[in-house]
Amino acid sequence: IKDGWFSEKNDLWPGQFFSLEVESILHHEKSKYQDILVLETKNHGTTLILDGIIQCTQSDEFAYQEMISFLPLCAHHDPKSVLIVGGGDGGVAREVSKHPLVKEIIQVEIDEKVIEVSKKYLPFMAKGFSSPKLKLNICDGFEYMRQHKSQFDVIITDSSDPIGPAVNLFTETYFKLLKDALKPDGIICSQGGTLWSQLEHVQDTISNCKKHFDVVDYAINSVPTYPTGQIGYVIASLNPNANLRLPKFLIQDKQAEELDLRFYNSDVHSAAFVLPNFAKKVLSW
Ligand code: AAT
Repeated sequence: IKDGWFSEKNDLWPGQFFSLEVESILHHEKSKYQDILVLETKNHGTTLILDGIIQCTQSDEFAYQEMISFLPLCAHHDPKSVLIVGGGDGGVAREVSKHPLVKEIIQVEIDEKVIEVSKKYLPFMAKGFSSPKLKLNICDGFEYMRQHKSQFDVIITDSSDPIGPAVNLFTETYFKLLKDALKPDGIICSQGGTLWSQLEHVQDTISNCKKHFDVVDYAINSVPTYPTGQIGYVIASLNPNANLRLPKFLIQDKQAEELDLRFYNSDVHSAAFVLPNFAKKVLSW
């Protein structure tokens, strides 16, 4: 933070950075795993920053949390049992618990401090933790995956970027563990970086995923406060005939309103997979 502005400088997006004007520092600590910073910002509300990288701002978090949750949930015919890896702010738990077919949610977050801080400063997200469907575990997602087989219909990896505690969550071994933890016809969805500054990382993640899944796809949407204003999702199915682009569970205007969805609907679902030419190539890796 310099002269009242927080700047998100990182080698993952060299030669550029995004800045937010800061109203006050609400919280700052170093946990066992990472540096945790919570800011009140001038026009993006309360903002959570881990190791110098923006995880969510109050103004646009819904765009990311709804997409990473509803893309895989609605692509599945019956997503009864869902695993969330990461997501310490509670936003994905909040979204997953809205889906009428979901019966049980297990969440595995490595850093209990992120949960504590989110409960205090981001209650609009952390309300996900009070879902009666949720069971929360504090441990490394990678280690958890090793011990759980054929258990989940959908696994959502709401992970930080591939530095610090999340490095393992983009590797080939991780995708193998995901595959083994799914039930037949299971679907995964992982935070998949940005096309504009991390194209190689996106390519690597997709090719790691392709080694273990027959059907792999990539969806994108805009999230203004993420690097380059855009984020993608690696989404894959064990069912060789799956078309992840066509939602099986339809959500149009009325139901979107009932579920308090501000971004996701069935048209947004299919449109998210339409990629510009330079980006389509990442899928042929
Ligand atoms: N909901 C949007 C915010 C995130 S949070 C990512 C979470 O992943 C953090 O709470 C972090 O503690 C957790 N995490 C990191 N590594 C692990 C791990 N190995 N096991 C379990 N949880 C982990 C995502 C922001 C995306 C930012 C894009 N630029």
